[in-house]
Amino acid sequence: ESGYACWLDYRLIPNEPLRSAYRKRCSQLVMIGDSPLLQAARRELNLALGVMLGEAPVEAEEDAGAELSLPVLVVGTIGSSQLLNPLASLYHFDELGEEGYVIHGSGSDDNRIYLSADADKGVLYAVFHFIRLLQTGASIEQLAIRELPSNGLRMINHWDNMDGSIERGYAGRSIFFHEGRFIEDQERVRDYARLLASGGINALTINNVNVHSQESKLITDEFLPDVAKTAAIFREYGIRLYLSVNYASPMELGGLSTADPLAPEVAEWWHGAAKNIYRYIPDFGGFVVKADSEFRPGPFTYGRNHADGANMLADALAPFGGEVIWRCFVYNCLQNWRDRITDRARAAYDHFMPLDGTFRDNVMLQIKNGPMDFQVREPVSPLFGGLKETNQLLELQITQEYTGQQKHLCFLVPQWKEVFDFDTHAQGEGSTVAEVASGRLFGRARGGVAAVANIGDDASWSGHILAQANWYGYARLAWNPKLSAEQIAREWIAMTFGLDSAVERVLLGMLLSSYRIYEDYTAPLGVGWMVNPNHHYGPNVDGYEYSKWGTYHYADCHGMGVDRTVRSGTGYAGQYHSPVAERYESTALCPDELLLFFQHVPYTHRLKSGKTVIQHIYDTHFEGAERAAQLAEQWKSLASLVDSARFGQVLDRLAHQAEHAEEWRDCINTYFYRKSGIADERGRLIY
Ligand code: BDP
Repeated sequence: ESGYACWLDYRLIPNEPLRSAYRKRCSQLVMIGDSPLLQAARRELNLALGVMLGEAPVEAEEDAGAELSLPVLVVGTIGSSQLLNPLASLYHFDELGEEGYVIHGSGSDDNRIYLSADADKGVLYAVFHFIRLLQTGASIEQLAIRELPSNGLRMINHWDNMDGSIERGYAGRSIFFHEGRFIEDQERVRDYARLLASGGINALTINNVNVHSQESKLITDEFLPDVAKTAAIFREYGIRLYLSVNYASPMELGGLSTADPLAPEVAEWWHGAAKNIYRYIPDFGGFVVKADSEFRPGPFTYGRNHADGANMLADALAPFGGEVIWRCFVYNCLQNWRDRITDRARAAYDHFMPLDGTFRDNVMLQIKNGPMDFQVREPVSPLFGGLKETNQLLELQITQEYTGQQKHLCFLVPQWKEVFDFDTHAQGEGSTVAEVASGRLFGRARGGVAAVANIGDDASWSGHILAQANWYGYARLAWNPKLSAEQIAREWIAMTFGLDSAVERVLLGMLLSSYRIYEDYTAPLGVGWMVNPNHHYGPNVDGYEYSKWGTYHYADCHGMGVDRTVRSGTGYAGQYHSPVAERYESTALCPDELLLFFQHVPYTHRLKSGKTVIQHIYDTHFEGAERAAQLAEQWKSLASLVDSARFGQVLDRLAHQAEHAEEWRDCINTYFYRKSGIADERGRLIY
């Protein structure tokens, strides 16, 4: 009961009538084909049905004749067997692509349930979907499900280092690396691949975007045999492996004197490196690159721009079908806090907008959801909707760097939903980030979403067992951003903890309220950054205020917030399309939750809620801490309904959260009380 099985925690379905209804429809299995992907599908189906229904289905041959009149599950690609012919007239299989699938069955006619697709990978996804139906107690009497992923690329980025540490990891050590080498026993990696595939993840990087010298060598003969072994495991589950590379590899590994993207010897070096990688891994995905960012090398050193850098790598990979994923997290991290002209929020747009349309077709720009860095609340990056002729990937952070480090409960799906649903107005109303990132809005051939992993070798993978919901939720949203946070939470709860209605009610409430609660007791109104420098855990209002990182709140005795307006501030608000730009430009129109991101206002400024800024700070911090304490109480009500190991693990974390939320409350309230000299209207204790 460590939580290791996550949401694939198959258990005997306790509800007898439900179980026998399922068993009736799944007593026989005809599985057509045996490619590695289909073998994975078959293993999973047998395992899941065997455990949940108490007995695995009888595997029948395709031509079993009369026996097939019994209820039977038919699994395979369309065209692989005549048994699947009835589907051909009902669905357009040629529209399903490599990943789409169909689940069909009508209780009446032929007693069959079909899990089918145009390609093997789609069949694997159909199988996981079907298992999910059983785990969530859905009816399988009438099934007519057709699914296609919204995003082509659905990626997870690991920030793992080869010494086994994980940058911003809060759940143990790397599952891939130990002391500079690959971990030999890859059982855990296989389980990981299964979990990812069950949510539809199809791409992965295993090493940190900050590529240090040991990791640079992943693209050399020294480590490619190991990379290839790892890639093979993920391939069985339809997941393509990519690597983060060091932009200066030609110098570091190749002994060249330059990494200038326009130098022919540099291009040649990369071409050779790419060719060699594909000898080991024929379906290698490509490179992820963090360049000219936080001390990483890049084309700026040579007076070149990021299109020069990305395109050179793209040309090296193109002959082999590889891609370059180039990160837009580029800003000056050595700026002068006394100089209010520069604004870190502007940086990505300022660097990349002028390059729109100049990137190769096999380049994707990976853009963090907000312009700063994964704060609990940020506006959406204006590059979404800004860039029109460039492939894009939305980058999210599952690992809770700024959102409680998996010690606090913070279900991030509601935050991500807001990002996906945000209307950029780039092509008028309805130009949502979901439409942009997928590539649909501007007719781009590539697009999707990537997110930083939150797992490690912790017994439960994620440190906080409830943080598994973020991992699961990310995968589900990457597949379909239209799913609601509530639906995702319900699925995850049922799959992880079973179908008890009290567990569902309590956990649903906890998950769905947790993001707001966390926001309430931390930095107010979108201003961000009130954390301890470096490790980013716990309150420190001025921790980054007089630093070089470009992350300020500008609080003084009169007021606070960053003036990012065009009229009197950094001009950042002008990077959006109308009417978004006008909304952020205006103190009156700016949404409360982002007010201090865009505006510098007096503490007595009245929010749309009717409260003054200072009173809002007091109220949200008192209430946030109180509600954090209630989370622990709510969980306690499940003591007899959740196994003791998982119950205890979560309770410890919630108890810590409650205490830590008080520390947050007191630091922030006291700080602003002393700055402003304005007392709490309700006379609560502020030190
Ligand atoms: C920040 C992290 C840092 C990462 C960086 C990045 O603090 O560790 O290297 O983002 O995304 O959030 O490159």
